[in-house]
Amino acid sequence: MMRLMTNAEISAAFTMIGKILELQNENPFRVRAYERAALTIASLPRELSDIYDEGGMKALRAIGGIGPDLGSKIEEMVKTGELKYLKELRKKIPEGLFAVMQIEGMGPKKTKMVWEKLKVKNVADLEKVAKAGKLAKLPKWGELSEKKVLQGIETRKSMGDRVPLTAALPLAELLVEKLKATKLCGQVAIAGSMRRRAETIGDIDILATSTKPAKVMEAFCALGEVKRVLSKGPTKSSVNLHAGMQADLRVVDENVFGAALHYFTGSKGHNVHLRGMGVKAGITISEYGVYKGTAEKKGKLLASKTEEDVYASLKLPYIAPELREDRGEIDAARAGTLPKLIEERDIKGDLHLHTDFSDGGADAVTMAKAAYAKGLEYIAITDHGSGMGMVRGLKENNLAQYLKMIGKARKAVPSLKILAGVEVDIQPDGSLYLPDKILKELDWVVASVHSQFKQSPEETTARLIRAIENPFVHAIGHPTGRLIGQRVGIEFSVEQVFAAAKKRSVAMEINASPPRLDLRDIHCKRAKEMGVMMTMGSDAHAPEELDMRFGVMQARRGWVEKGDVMNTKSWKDFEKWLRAPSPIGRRLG
Ligand code: DGT
Ligand code: CA
Ligand code: CA
Ligand code: ZN
Repeated sequence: MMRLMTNAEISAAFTMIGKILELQNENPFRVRAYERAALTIASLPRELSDIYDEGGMKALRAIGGIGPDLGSKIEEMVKTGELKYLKELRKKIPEGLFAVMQIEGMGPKKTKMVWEKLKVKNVADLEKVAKAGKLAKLPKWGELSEKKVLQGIETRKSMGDRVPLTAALPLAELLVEKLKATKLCGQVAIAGSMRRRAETIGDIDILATSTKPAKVMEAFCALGEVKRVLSKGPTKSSVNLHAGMQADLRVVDENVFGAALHYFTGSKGHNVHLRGMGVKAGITISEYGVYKGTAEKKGKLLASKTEEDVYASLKLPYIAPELREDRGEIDAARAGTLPKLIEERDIKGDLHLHTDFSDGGADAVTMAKAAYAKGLEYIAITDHGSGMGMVRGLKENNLAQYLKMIGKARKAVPSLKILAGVEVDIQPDGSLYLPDKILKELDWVVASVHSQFKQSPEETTARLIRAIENPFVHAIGHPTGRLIGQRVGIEFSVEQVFAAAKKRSVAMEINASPPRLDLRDIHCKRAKEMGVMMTMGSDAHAPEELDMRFGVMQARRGWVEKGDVMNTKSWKDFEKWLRAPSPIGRRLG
């Protein structure tokens, strides 16, 4: 069958349906079903159209989360290349409202209200009515929410046209797979800021080697993901993708792949610094190779095949792409003090995840089974202990029920060690939502800020330090509270808070949830320099979110090594560490 829709497109269609249903106040479980299916499909190793060709509806239904309803929608898309249901849904909603819904302080309900009451159809409209003071006058709004929305719009603007890495990387990897499948290329690699795993990217850069560059250009521009061809040359093309990003492809000769990959990976700052070093050594570095002499008077070719060769020609060890930001990596390479960066497979436990005891979508047994299937040795179940309008979750009076649920998960998955934990709110004054007598019954306490993001930096610093000084707290969850491109988060003295954490042996979390990535790279680096312990948690609210891939990328950009992250320890060592006496009287129940 001719391929009418790719997995990326089908996944995008389901994401869109989820958003529209959310805007229409539809049943959250239906919304969630579409969101999950979108996630699952985006990471399928095979095209749905192929799966359907071979096994029909039955094969589609065998994919997790695909029931009869979603199955028949996929069937329609692979057979006809469109989905009538989505077309109908789209007609009801102005396109610009999706961006409105993403603004911090707006959610689906509020978006619906401003659309109906103030005729807001896009972010520009929203800004206008907010500046005119019209939001504040809506029922249940007030000036504070209006100010929050205006700040949200500013945050969104500051991101410009940049896209979060977490949204763009799966798509770029799909493009790479498709280019490889043409069999026209020797090597195909992602370059640019995406290869450096920057948290947002301007565009997707792909580098390939081939003896038939013109044919590669043809194939690239004809991909299903391509919406418009911006430029098409013999060795370089730029396209706009349906997903709203730009992608550049360059084809080079196999012999210069290393030099080109190095050049197009950047960063510009890293490359400029290296070229400067080269000049001093009488060497020229370009995308075609490293040469003796100057650009005008090129001498002998020193390196071009691999990136290792490029660095070796400058007497440097290989520098991982995530470090190439000119933040001291070249000096470290010269001194032989480059970090040995953490890897995904180093992570042995997940110390932050939720179940349907609070706001998660799956029960503890399901989450535990999924964590075990992912190869984890241990997890901490950390449902919310939160007063923030959260009815569910851990309260003063339901600890027994919570522990019973965890006990059930332990029985169901005996090979997985399960810590009874909590993610407890840090209240505006730095006290915690749950009393010590509850916290001391738990094995693992993450304390997080979920409210009052706008205190002064002095107040926030004091707030965090007070939480760190609680003797039962093990880690501070998503310490800055930022949401990439949506919320700036809280402001505090990183130096003072990290110093307090170091003193009390409290860990700073690297929250691996895609919208968060918090600590961010530079804060990871500072924490490491200051000798502050770190932990990593997925903050999963569903089994498919038990993933720390993006958290590890962020940590690597922050020079983090295996030993800096506590949950790289095997269960045996982690347990020993948890039981060991410490200034905070850490304990294991
Ligand atoms: P982005 O796309 O804004 O997230 O950032 P990059 O780093 O991917 O930048 P991009 O796409 O403009 O170029 C990819 C790489 O190519 C960049 O990291 C370094 C290299 N490059 C491109 N143009 C220049 C240039 O004018 N000078 C230097 N030194 N390098 C360049
Ligand atoms: Ca780029
Ligand atoms: Ca580019
Ligand atoms: Zn949280």
